Amino acid sequence: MRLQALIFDVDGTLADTEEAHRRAFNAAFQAHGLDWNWSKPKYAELLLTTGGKERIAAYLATLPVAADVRRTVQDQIGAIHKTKTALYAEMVKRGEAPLRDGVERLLDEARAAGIRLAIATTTTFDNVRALLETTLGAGALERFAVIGAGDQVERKKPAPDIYRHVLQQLELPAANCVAIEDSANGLTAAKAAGLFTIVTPSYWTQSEDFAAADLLLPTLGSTTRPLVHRAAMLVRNSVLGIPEIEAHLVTARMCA
Ligand code: XBP
Ligand code: MG
Repeated sequence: MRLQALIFDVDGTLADTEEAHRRAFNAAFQAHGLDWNWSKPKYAELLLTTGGKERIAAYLATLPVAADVRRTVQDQIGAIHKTKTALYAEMVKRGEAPLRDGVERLLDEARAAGIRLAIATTTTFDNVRALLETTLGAGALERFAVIGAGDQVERKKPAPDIYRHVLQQLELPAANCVAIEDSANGLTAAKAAGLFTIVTPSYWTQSEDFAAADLLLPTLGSTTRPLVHRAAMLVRNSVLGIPEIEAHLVTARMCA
């Protein structure tokens, strides 16, 4: 039962990106003449709708506006989201979304062990490119065998579509792959695709229900910020590396 690929979510998992997303949404609303401003608590609620265009539509649906205004804004969602994507990329390129603890280490370990890397995210592909090239350097995209993003599938997380798409592109069975997520929506999607799923909750998702996670850790752990206490005992190391993931995967498959 060898581990053959790690499939990473992006927002909240590879990096803490959601604050940049939130500010990009607000700046885009302003640029399009809307007096909307998503506060942090409001954004935490809105995050339950995955996908930026879908999130804007879900918010609009809650507003008590006249039918003609609703239609006009609805028609502008694509343009607003395009502006938001450009603004977000600028923020990421300024270094406003650093990688989370242990991410680069685990990516390097996987490469050294011959384990393929993939991405399964609801965010727009351009955002993935901006994040990976800024944090990992030019050529970062080539480190990933498959990048599944945004509108490549019809239904976004919590539907399993993006994970199934990535598995299909990898030509690997779910049993030989592991997903790494930060949200309940992502966890539901990965589990429904049959994947062993590790969850490292983010600021935005920390109060969500992760009972279905195969492994729940505060972070992946790094040499400068190692896992402590219960997390370190669970992993039997101060960081989550490839041997630790393989050990958990084997145990889970034996118990299944
Ligand atoms: C992330 C999302 C995305 C981003 C915004 O979820 O839901 O919609 O918040 O990106 P996940 P876009 O981490 O589960 O992939 O505006 O490009 O959609
Ligand atoms: Mg996420």
